[in-house]
Amino acid sequence: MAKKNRKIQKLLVANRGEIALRVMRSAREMGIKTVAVFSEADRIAPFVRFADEAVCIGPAPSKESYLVIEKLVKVCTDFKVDAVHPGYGFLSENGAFCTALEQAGVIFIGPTPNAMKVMGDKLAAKEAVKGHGVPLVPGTEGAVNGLEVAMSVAKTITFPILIKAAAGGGGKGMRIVEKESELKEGLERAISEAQNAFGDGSVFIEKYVAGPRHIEVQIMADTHGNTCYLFERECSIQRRHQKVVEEAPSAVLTPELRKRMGEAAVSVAKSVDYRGAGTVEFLLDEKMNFYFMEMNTRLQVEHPVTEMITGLDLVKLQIRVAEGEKLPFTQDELKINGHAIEIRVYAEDPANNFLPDIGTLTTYRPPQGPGVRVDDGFEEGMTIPIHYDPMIAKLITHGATREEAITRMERAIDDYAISGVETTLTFCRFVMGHQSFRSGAYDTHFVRDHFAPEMLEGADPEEQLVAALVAAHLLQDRSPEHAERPSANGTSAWKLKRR
Ligand code: MV4
Repeated sequence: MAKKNRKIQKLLVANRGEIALRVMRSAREMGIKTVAVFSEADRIAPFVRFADEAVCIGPAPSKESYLVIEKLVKVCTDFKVDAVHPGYGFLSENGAFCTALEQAGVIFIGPTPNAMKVMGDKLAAKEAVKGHGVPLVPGTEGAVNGLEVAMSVAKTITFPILIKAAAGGGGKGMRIVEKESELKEGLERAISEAQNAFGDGSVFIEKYVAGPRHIEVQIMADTHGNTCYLFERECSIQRRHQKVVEEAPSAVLTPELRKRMGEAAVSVAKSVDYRGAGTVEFLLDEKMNFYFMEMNTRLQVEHPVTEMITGLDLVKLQIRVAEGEKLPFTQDELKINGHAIEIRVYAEDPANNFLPDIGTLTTYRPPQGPGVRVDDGFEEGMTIPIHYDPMIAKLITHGATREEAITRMERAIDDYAISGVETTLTFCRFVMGHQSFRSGAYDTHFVRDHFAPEMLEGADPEEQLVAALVAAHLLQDRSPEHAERPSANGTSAWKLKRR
């Protein structure tokens, strides 16, 4: 990265949906022209309309559009683009993309290809942070192949253990082994699964941390040697490694622990000369011990909660740092203001094992009002494409206290009107009302331990409405005084219809 400052005049956003729009909004405020690339499935999407210029780069499947490096580089050249923001997913953690852009004289807004490569390999990441004072879960230093080494390590750290794929991450390629007699088969399977899934059979062993919390620290680094932590996000409410609710700050960190985790995150970043925005993921056990898990070298979906509590615009900071500017603050100047919660509104049916629900948004009215932010990429009448992630929107609330952020979220969820597809809104409403969430005493097993589909209020509005009407009709026939009675749980037909 050149030390000379280079002002970005025109930015290409190599992404779609809500994040493309969110990035372009910050660019516009900075006086930077924006270029959108879109697939045939996204022609009428709001992010395409928002951009100053937009180019179709191919058919709906990502492999023929958003993931084709040569097409994106060509758009950069054709449209005289200075920089590319990759958003999250797609090519955001692809070193080859980064290199191709640099060769074309285009700034990649993100870390170096080397930092991506090291952090993309879980074993290389652990190796890199070793000796930097970052706590690691007890386990093997490198890849394990033989049963003998595996057994000796497992006996030292004691069962249960977790076998992880080096090329995995985000929960992919993990296997718990409870006891000695299961190690041989567990290891063989883990290696063959890793080989099949990632083309790399390297695995390693860690002590299995039971009931952990997922706490991640946002960091931001410039190219002048300054790295700051922007505090933590707690993302323990997730399902099959897909986060559904995130909050900042965590309800359980003390200022002292926050500082130690923040400083550990900065050490992780410094171990790979990190630049830009990054997230260092930790597990926190019941005894409040924390362990480094992995580093995500991109802007994350849940970055808005950090923006709400710090008052910073992470995308603007990413752009400034990519231009070669210094961070406009020091660690001491950063303060946490209030509390923020984000929920992810997916087109999935929580009453039906979170099955993706494709369809058209026949009603779409997001909530508004004080302390409410909606990052979305859809409008009423649009169909949710089947080709991409089924996230419709992120709903973020901010309050002076955690309690205010929660009650505000409940209000905002109730004000969110979506029909045409089932969404995770009902599930998130359930989480907000749950005692374990309210008290802050929850971990990564929340969904497994506390959720069952029948707990959802109005799990199937259509069916409930029909049932209520039929019941009312029958009751009316028998005894007129029951005619106007609402359904058993007090939900009126009007309220059900609104959803
Ligand atoms: C673990 C663990 C317990 N012990 N490592 C899953 C995602 C990946 N980043 C790390 N993961 C885990 N690693 C040890 N040694 C439990 C998990 C884990 C988890 C972590 C964060 C959020 C949700 C999770 C759900 C299941 C397992």
